[in-house]
Amino acid sequence: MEIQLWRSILCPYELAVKELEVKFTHIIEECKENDIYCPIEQVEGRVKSVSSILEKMQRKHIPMEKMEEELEDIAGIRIICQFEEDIETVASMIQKRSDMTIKSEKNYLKHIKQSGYRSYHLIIYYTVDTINGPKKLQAEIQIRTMAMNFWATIEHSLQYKYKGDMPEHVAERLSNAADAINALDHEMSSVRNEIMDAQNSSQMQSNLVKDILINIENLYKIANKREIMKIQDEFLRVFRTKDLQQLKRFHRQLDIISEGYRAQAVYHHV
Ligand code: 0O2
Repeated sequence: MEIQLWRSILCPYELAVKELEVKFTHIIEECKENDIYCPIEQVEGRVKSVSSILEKMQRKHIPMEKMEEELEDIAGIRIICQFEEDIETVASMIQKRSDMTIKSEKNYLKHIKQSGYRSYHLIIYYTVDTINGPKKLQAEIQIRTMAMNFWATIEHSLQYKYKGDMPEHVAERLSNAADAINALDHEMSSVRNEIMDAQNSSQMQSNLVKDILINIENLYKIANKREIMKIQDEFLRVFRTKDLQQLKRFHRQLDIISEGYRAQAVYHHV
């Protein structure tokens, strides 16, 4: 195949990778905007190099005319998560999307590879619009934790160095490192619950404060000013304690006071 032909074949894959990177990165931005925990930490993408395509086709005896059909990872996206639990969340996000369809999955978390490799792979169908019209192509999405990614990157370099003939002592060290990475992921998962708790509490505090301030502002229009000053001082005192339970109690009491004023207003009106 001529070099120019390679370029035109790979061009839609370049577009797919760019679009997918934007879409997954936007999820991170959307989560930040909405103050919620994001299961995606980082997104990377690449189009397989021509030499890597040729090597894989030779290894798998794939004829040229079957390249796009049988090489499922010409376009590749890697989604890095902080915690192992996030992988499933990301996979179900992908499943629900209307702009990509899942063709198949490989779960190397449940079925760890001989090498020690752990990751979750999805092959998707994705359509890009080119100057020749829409083109439906395949892309591989690898979802893994930061720790899994660290291991896979090192192992991949060593595979390249030893060209499939890795000395036993190196393979054994990598296998030990894979066990350590597995243990690290589990250890970090136990911290995850604490992080989620902290994030929920901070979200709850922010919502309570917002609510309280709206209430105080509304009361300011109808209640005695001196009473409002007292309520405001009490709010600042409770807020400074950093005690969520006290803030909740104050919020409830303020609700009752506001209700009373509303009832009073209706009573006077009648
Ligand atoms: P690249 O672009 O260099 O990453 P295979 O027959 O195993 O080569 P297959 O059948 O297409 O590949 O699917 P599989 O097993 O899901 O592997 C696809 C990709 O997963 C590989 O791409 C690697 O990126 C990654 N992978 C799979 N197994 C291992 C492993 O043991 N170690 C590491 N580091 N990565 C792995 P390629 O083809 O290697 O290309």
